[in-house]
Amino acid sequence: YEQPNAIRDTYRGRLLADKGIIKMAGVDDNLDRISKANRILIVGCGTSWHAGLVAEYIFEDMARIPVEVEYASEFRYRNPVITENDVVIAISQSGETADTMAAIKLAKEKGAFVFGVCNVVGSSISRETMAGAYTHAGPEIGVASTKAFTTQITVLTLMALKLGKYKGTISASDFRLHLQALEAIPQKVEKLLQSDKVIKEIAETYKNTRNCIYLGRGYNFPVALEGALKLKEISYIHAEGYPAAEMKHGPIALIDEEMPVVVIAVRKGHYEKVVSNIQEIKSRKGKIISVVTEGDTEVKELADHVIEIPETIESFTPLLTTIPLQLLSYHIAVMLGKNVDQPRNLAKSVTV
Ligand code: F1P
Repeated sequence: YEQPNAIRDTYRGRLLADKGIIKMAGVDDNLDRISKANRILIVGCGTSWHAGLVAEYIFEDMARIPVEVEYASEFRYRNPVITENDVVIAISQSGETADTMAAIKLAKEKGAFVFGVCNVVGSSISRETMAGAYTHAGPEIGVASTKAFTTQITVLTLMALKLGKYKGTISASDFRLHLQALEAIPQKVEKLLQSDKVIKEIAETYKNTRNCIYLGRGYNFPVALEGALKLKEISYIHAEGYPAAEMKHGPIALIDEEMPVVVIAVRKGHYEKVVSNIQEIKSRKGKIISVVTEGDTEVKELADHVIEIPETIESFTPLLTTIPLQLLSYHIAVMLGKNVDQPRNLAKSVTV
């Protein structure tokens, strides 16, 4: 519920949409170096890694810089090929995650320019990185990241737009269109939070499930992963997220009348393809919970339940589609009597 303000606070002072300007000291001071990167390598853990996956789409679309995203927890133990022409972006809510810290140290040793996206001012990661940008989300009270995710995406979007403008890979009109669309997001989040009643009813129906599948395409593939992670983290229900097109390569074998499948099917990108994925699930009697764009009719006819989100441009849909999935996990966890702020076995910052 704090996300409208958290997103607003994250772009406030940086995004001057009426003037067509984005001000970000950490990026401005290093604009040439970042924009000339051979590639951007993004590292993070858990939810922060998912934000990195969304950023991969954003950076490649807007700034046309090749991006790779890797779990910091794996990267740190490899012998990765990194050069001085690489820019490494480390994402961390707490700024204290040991795996991410180790990844930063390794990238620095190899000569890369290392940029941090953190929520906590003065945290170890913000001190260890060579430049950075804060998310201004305010403290995450719970262990599972929620507003950290949407604000990380906001920061990375501002950064990608800025680089795209500098490099000329995004047209002036598209640039302005994106700035205006970003400014409209907090209000749209406020509106979609009103769907809470519908989400609570869906939670009531599926609270006793043992498994759940999440599917999404393009910008919403990482959202499928994040939705599944939230359910695992706070409800202890086994959930897996996949790119929607990957379903036919294995997970489809799991689908029967006992399996709820959450499908992000916004009317953007590859909408028709997602509709055909939904038909495949339906023909195998899976239960379909779909996140759709308001006014949708096609998916509504097929799905067992729909949650509507307001319309926005494709690259900003994750800022909206993620929130109903957070709420779904929250309601299920509360109904099962779990402590949503302090899930078992999980630490706020994993420092070992
Ligand atoms: C990474 C993370 C969180 C998760 C949990 C454990 O933390 O995996 O995404 O929700 O809190 O740690 P951070 O590096 O983003 O602080």
